[in-house]
Amino acid sequence: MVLDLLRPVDPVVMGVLNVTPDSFSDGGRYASLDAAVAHGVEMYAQGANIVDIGGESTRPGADRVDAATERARVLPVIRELAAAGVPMSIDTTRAAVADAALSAGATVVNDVSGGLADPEMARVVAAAGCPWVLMHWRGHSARMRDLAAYHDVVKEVCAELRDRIDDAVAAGVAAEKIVVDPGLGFAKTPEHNWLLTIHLDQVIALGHPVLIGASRKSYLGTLLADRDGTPRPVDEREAATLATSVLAVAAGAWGVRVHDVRSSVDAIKVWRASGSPRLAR
Ligand code: PMM
Repeated sequence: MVLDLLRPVDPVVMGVLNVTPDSFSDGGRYASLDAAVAHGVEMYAQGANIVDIGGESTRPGADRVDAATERARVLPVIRELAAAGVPMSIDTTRAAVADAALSAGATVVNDVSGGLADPEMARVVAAAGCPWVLMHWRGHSARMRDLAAYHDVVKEVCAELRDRIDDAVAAGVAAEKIVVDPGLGFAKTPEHNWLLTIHLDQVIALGHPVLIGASRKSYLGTLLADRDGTPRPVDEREAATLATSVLAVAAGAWGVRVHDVRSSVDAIKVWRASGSPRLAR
C-alpha cells in the first residue's frame, strides 16, 4: 500500500482533517470524535488516497499546543479511521506525536517543518520505514510572517529542501520514501507562492514526489478579493483551489492536499480523461 502510494498511476489526493479548534479553514468543525471520523470516512469514499490528520493549527500567527493535547486530539481519530480501513498521514512536527500516530495506524508522516522542529523526528521515521513528507519551513507559525524574505524564492526553497533531504538521508531515512513540498503560505507572501507555482518544475527537479498544499489558503483569498479589496472568505475559495490542483498535477506534482476532496478528484479526472500523460515514476 505504502509503495503504491509513492508510485501512483494517478495523482494522489490527500484530504485534510484538522482536529483543532483554530485551523484557518476547518478549525472547530471536526473537534468531536464522531464528526472527525465521519469526515475522514467521507473523504476516503470521495476518492482521497490518504487522509491527513492534524492536531495543531499551523495558521500564520497561531500559538502552539503542548504535545499531550496534540496527541489526545489525533489518536482516537486515527484509531477509529484505521479500523475503518482509511489510509492516513499524521500532520505533526513532533516526533513523539508521529511515533504514537504510527503505532495507532497512520502510515505516513507529514512534517511541515521538514524535520527541523524536532531533531528526533528523523530517527522515528527511519525506524518506522514510512514515507515522510518534508515541507519547506522556516519557523513556527508565530514567527512565520517575519521569515518571508528571499532574494530568489524558488532557488532558496529548493536549496533549503535539498538540505532537508540530505539530513533525512544522513539520519537513515530511505531516499525513495521522501516526498517534498514547497510549503505554500509558510513564510511566503502571495508573490512567493505564485513564483513557486510558476516554477514548480524546479521543485520537481529535486527528484522526489512533490506535494502541493494550496487549498483555501489566504493568497487565494487575496487573488479573489472583491472590488473593495476585501479578501474572498475561506469557504468561498473552492473553485480557485481546484484550479490549483489541476495546475499542480499538470505540472507534474505527485499529489495535492485539499479540504474538499470531491472537487479536486473530479477536476483531476477531467484532466486525465482529456489525454494527460500518466505520471512516469
Ligand atoms: N498546509 C497546512 C498544514 N499542513 N502540510 C503540507 N505537507 N503542506 C501544506 O501546504 C500544509 C500542510 C496548513 O493548512 P491547514 O491549516 O488547512 O491544514
